[in-house]
Amino acid sequence: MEDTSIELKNVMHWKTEMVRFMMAYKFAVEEVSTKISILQQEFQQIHDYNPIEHVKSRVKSPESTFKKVQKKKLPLNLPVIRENIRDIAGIRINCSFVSDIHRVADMLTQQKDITLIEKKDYIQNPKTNGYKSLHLIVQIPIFMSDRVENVYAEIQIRTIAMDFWASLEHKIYYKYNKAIPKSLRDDLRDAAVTANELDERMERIHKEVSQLKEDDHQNGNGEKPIIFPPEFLSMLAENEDKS
Ligand code: 0O2
Repeated sequence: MEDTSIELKNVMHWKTEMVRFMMAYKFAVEEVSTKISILQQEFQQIHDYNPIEHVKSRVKSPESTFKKVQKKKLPLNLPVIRENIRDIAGIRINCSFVSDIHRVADMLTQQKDITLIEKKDYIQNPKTNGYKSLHLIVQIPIFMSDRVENVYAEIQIRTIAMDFWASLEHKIYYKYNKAIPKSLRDDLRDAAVTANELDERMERIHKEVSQLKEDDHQNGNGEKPIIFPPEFLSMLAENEDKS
């Protein structure tokens, strides 16, 4: 008779390994998302402009991970997958303007616990289909109960226009099962040019508005300071005394 207890033990062991494997990516996404949320809140409250518009994150599904393992002809082995599939934890940041993209990337990669492993700049060097985005592969330490795991994560940073284009292109790519008709490919490339023109135009307007604000500030015509009524100030002082 087969020893089912050994088999069950193996299954349980494998299950625990899988849960640990996936959990690390969930924590990595949460950690990077918290860092981005701190930057967003700081910008919102201290500065009068926030370069981060939206943030999306996901842990790659086991199905997509498996497809990538097959595409890369890797063996089905967790340490190999951990080392070679570096976008299981994925965070996408949408910025308002192209000039914000590298600024946000620097703010993240200069943080002590983030190690930049690889940078792919598809903004400087767009793909032939028109795809633009800045990709960072980073490693982030995750502190578990019994060990520290350095987990890879992919951070994609792009403008709203770049994201609009990429999302549509991604959908079409999958809908046509990877063989997009030439006319559609040409249309998409044109749309990428239009998205790029919009980005450049928005950036120019943004710079002009910033310059106007700066000039106003220099000429003393900036935003008027808020004058609090004396009753309000004494109420604040009273509350401070009590605490
Ligand atoms: P998904 O479903 O978005 O996760 P890699 O395969 O990641 O080891 P690769 O392909 O050289 O190596 O990495 P790259 O160029 O950094 O691209 C990784 C991700 O960028 C892709 O992940 C897409 O999300 C996005 N991307 C890259 N090129 C394109 C493109 O031409 N169009 C669009 N829409 N997105 C792109 P996945 O796993 O392919 O897909």
